[in-house]
Amino acid sequence: MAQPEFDDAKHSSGALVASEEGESLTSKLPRREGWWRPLFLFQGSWITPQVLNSAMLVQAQFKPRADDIILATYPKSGTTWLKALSFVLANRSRHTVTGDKHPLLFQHPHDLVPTLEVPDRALRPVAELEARPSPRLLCTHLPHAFLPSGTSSLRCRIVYLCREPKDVLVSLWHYVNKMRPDFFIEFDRAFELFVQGISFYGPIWDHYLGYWKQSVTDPDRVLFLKYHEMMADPTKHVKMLAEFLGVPFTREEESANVPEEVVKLCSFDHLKGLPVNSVGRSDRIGGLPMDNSSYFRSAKVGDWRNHLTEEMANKLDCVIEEKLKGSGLIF
Ligand code: PAP
Repeated sequence: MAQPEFDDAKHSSGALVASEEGESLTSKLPRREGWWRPLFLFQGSWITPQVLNSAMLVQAQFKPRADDIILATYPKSGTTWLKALSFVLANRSRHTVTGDKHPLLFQHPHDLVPTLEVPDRALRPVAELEARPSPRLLCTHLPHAFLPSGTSSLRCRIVYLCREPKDVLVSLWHYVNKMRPDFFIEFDRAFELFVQGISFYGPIWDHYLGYWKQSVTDPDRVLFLKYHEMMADPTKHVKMLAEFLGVPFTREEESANVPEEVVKLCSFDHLKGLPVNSVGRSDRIGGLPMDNSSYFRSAKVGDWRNHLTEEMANKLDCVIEEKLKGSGLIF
């Protein structure tokens, strides 16, 4: 049986055993309830057994390619936006940004860029990733240390998008309460778990630091972006992203305002209003159909002010500041 390892040296002793029965591994791990599914602490990250199982299968079967580009995020940090932008940029020689048949007008951004770890792998087997032509755009919420072996040695490029943690919590809270009609978590309870680092793929600070450290030591390989900075100047960031993806804008494109058109096409208001993103439901993870609109809520920077008391905000800020101290990463 293959025993792929995390490519992070500190985890190399903790080999992941690829197994159809990965979920049984979790019986020996620390477990916490509260969110819509129990979470298990595996090598420093709180994940569901389904994600652990999927990550192991990906470790065992997925073959990274040197020209793969991995879009990585902590959940609710702007994944949908990053997928849309990256897809449009990478494919603009085939699909004119202003074209009325552009795939983004008819497909949900989540369906244009596949996610590495799908909780129900029967839904989309790893073979589907393998069948994709190069260069592949892929996405993941996995912590850096969990990325498939080979992504580091092959120097696959990574775009990491992070978001102000208080806004992430608010977005996550709204989202999980839409997941199942029989589940509801009070905001105070979600806050307490989050502040302790107990949330999907958490602690959030370790998720951020895993990618941040890579971006500091190897900026050519890891582009580290912040949601609020992108919202403040999307055109600048779209140009930066295009450069990093290896498809910089030509002078002619700049003169024709193509970067601005990309921003418009992928803007929250535009995407939210499209029928494909506002009507219907899809099951993207297996056994859990979600409204397509649930990925488009308000997209407000600072929405935490509507949910957290001053005391809560201070408490989370202090924890984040303490955890990120000395790293150079600030919000
Ligand atoms: P995911 O992790 O489930 O894929 P993700 O896309 O990362 O979710 O996060 C959703 C957030 O991004 C939502 O934030 P909110 O709850 O604070 O509103 C969503 O509104 C926001 N979002 C979605 N599309 C865009 C976009 N095109 N531009 C900016 N923000 C967006």
